[in-house]
Amino acid sequence: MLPVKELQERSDRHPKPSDIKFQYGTAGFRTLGKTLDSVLFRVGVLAALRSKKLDGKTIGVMVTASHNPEPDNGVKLVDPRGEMLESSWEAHATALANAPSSVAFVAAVDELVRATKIDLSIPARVVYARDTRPTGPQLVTALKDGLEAIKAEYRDAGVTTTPVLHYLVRTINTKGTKDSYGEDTEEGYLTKISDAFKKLLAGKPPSPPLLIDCANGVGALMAERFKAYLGDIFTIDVVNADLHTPGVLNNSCGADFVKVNQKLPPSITLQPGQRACSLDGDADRLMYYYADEHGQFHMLDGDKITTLVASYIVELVKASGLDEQIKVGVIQTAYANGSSTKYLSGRLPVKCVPTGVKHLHHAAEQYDVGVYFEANGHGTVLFSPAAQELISSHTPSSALTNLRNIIDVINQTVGDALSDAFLVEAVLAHKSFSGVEWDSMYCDLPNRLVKVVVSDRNAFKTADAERRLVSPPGLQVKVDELMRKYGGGRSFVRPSGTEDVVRVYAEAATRAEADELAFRVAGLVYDEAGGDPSQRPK
Ligand code: G16
Repeated sequence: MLPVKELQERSDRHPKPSDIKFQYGTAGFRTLGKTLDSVLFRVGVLAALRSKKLDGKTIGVMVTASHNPEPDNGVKLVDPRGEMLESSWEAHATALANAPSSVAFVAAVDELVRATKIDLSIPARVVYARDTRPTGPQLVTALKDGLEAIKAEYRDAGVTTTPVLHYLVRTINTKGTKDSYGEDTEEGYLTKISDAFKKLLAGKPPSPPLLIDCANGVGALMAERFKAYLGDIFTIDVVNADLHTPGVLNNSCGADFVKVNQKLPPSITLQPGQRACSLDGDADRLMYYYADEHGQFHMLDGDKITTLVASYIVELVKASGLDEQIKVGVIQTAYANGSSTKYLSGRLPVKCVPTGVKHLHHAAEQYDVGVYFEANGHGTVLFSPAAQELISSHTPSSALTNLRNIIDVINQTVGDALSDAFLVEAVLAHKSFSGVEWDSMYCDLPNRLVKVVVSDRNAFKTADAERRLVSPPGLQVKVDELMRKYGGGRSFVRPSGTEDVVRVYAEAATRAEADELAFRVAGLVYDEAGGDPSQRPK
């Protein structure tokens, strides 16, 4: 039986703001943190129902707004194997979040229980964590109220990164089984990844210290903790690790800043030849870069990471004699640089899917080894159970040992900036590559990303893995006309699922053309949708 009275009374303490329509988007609910109290309460209830539906498996709840500005916050649910919430439940999340009153909320819960045939007698288990945002503690209080209202068992994983929370969900649910993924603690996470990394670096010439820009977010805590586990095998220099000054999170630093502005955070200076990387606010995205011999900045984004990592895994699979049994594939989105797609397509199967790790992750599961990194640096590598079984049972060789350690250094549950950085460093060490050699695998087409503030981003609808607009009607034809004016130019328009904006991407043969195409398409979007005049793209 549903504890109707309890649910209703507690829900009354978390009223839904009448003027906001919440939406479970690219990465859960995400908007101004101070408006999310009711959403967190209801997500607590929803997470418990999801757990009951899945026979009491532990569900994860992460309170974060990742790359967004500090006043934003958000919440996303994590399914039992550490993957994003099954998409059919996103609509349930949106429905519960938008019930106008506590009575309507309880009715919506009742409806969900009936529609999805949930056995309420099954216990519910939830693990949650939050990042360092100032609205986090209060939102976690609302979440706990929801969990208690429906009598769920819960575990507080504290202030930690999104990838650690995903790791915990998977390890809790596989504990003591043949699929065990490691110890279900932060120490277990740190040990598993650092041990594999140290084995991969053993016998290699020492790598230079790696400067890590932590976006003044929770990644700084984890990067600091890794130091003790790495010993003197590898040195990390943590910068932008200010977790106390208001307003500094993701501000002029971090992976999104670097990717969008295509320049160094102003707080960082690189010596010629030095490489470094930036995380985002919850440490699930990674952006690399280096200074060349003239001190010039060069970005090594998610596409470059894909190319480096996929090529190395293909080499190892071949050297292990498993290339007939293990096929490696790559997943990209429309944001992938055209040059990367061209380079990879000549060598491997490449698939394009809509933006959002959830889409890439599911597509990657279709391969024996699926490598996915969004251009923004969010990604990981998945090894199918059959591929892992083959790798662990095949005749040992040095290539195979490397492959096994590569599997352990990777957090297969979700994009993990720190684990990905160790993966990159291991591959660079094995290939004896500097940033220059890595970068020279292919040459990026100049590109530009522009945000357009419009009155209603939901008026923009896309098809063909977001590469074409189907609404507003007629706009795609105008974009096509513009594209034709720039030989080899490509542009697309899509609504963001994490910010209240429409995004425009363009790439072309020259920097000037890419900028011009992006801003002209952004102008079209603005004119079509009637954006905020102060924000008209220039
Ligand atoms: C989230 C998603 C990513 C996505 C990004 C931007 O990242 O997890 O998969 O690429 O948002 O999405 P959109 O363009 O729809 O705003 P994060 O790092 O913010 O969680």
